[in-house]
Amino acid sequence: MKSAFPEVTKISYEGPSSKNALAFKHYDPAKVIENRTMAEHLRFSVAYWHTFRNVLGDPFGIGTAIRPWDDGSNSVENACNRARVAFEFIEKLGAPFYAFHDRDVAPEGASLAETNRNLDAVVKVLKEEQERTGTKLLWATANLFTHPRFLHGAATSPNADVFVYAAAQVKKAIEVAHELGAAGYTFWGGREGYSSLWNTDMKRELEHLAKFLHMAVDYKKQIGFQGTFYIEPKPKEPTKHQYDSDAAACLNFLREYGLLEDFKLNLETNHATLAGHSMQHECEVAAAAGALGSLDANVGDELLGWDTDQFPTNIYLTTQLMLTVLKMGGFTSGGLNFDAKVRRESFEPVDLFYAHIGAMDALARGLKNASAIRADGRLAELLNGRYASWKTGIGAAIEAGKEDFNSLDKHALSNPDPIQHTSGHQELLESIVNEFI
Ligand code: XLS
Ligand code: NI
Ligand code: NI
Repeated sequence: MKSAFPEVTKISYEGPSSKNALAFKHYDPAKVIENRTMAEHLRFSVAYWHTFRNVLGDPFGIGTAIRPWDDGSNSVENACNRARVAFEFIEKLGAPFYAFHDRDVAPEGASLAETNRNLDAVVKVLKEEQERTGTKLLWATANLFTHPRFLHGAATSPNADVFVYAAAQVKKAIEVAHELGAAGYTFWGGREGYSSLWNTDMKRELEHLAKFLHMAVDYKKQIGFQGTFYIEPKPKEPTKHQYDSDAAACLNFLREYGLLEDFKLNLETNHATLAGHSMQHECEVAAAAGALGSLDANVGDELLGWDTDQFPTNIYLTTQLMLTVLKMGGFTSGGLNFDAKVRRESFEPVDLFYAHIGAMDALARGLKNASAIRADGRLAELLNGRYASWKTGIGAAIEAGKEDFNSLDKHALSNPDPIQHTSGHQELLESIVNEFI
């Protein structure tokens, strides 16, 4: 097959002083940090939908992307050809993983049966290419939001037949994930929410969603798929309110319906922004519940209220992310999936490389910074110091469950009233972090 990126050879690590735009300055895959290589820590994944299907249109203008290998048709042949190009890109970039929606990789046919056949034809190519290059599938997912049949939602559609269709589609997508040895499978509730509460029976819809997910878990067990199931929170867009609105809402839903054991969260920076949270907040909420599974590494524009899906280049952000990831002991099945697209103005094929290289370097720097902050120890020492009163005496007794209101009342009355003797030192902590950026 003719090369799609003839001007690009395998991207290699050249170090911080390199001026080569097609080289890594910080991502050194084999470099060991805290007992794992950088490649093992970061587990980068290329998102098929943005990198190979996004034509870079926006509500005001048509697509601008130049993709000479793509004939623009909906044929299976074009889809197979595109898949081969995707693997040329992923291999040259050196990303160990990729991720896709079923409808990114293969076109819809005239019926579900034909659509499934189309998918099978492309999955054959994906499998060959995975074997040829050693690239692995981080996660797969089903697109339950583009086709008009899903306009009222999929698992939460008021129309039972749509629920049925979505179930069949997800069943097939889980089979494909299994076939391709995926490390995970993601559920993003693209239209699982509402535009108006006047026409929505929310309780019923949430119960349907839980039923749907239970059926998915049962099927996963039935076929022996070992990958992790993720829920991806997002508060809005395309709907006004999505049920999986943020990490806390997802955890509450999973707990209420007895699904917490079977799901982790896939958190996305731009979605945290839309929810009015920092990504650090979302990561801490998920990690505290033992449910931080995977990350969609992107960033939004703070001045725009939608999912702009930009590549992450902010070192402060990547340092925060990697601090949480290191604190939880690293990813297991998850990784850093670039759910990000180049800007409409960045329409050349080579921009796809620039974007990924820049983001991989930014996250590699985040990893190095986070590890240095941990080795330095001042941040952890100051944080632990704030909780010193819980380590001994009455604090330790409360944490051990040995006290009640009666014993605490007695303690309070027989001891001097407490005084605040420890400052929060917020500005000091912020300055310490800056020493490493
Ligand atoms: C959309 C979501 C989507 C999921 C996969 O905003 O981020 O791309 O990651 O369905
Ligand atoms: Ni995403
Ligand atoms: Ni998104």
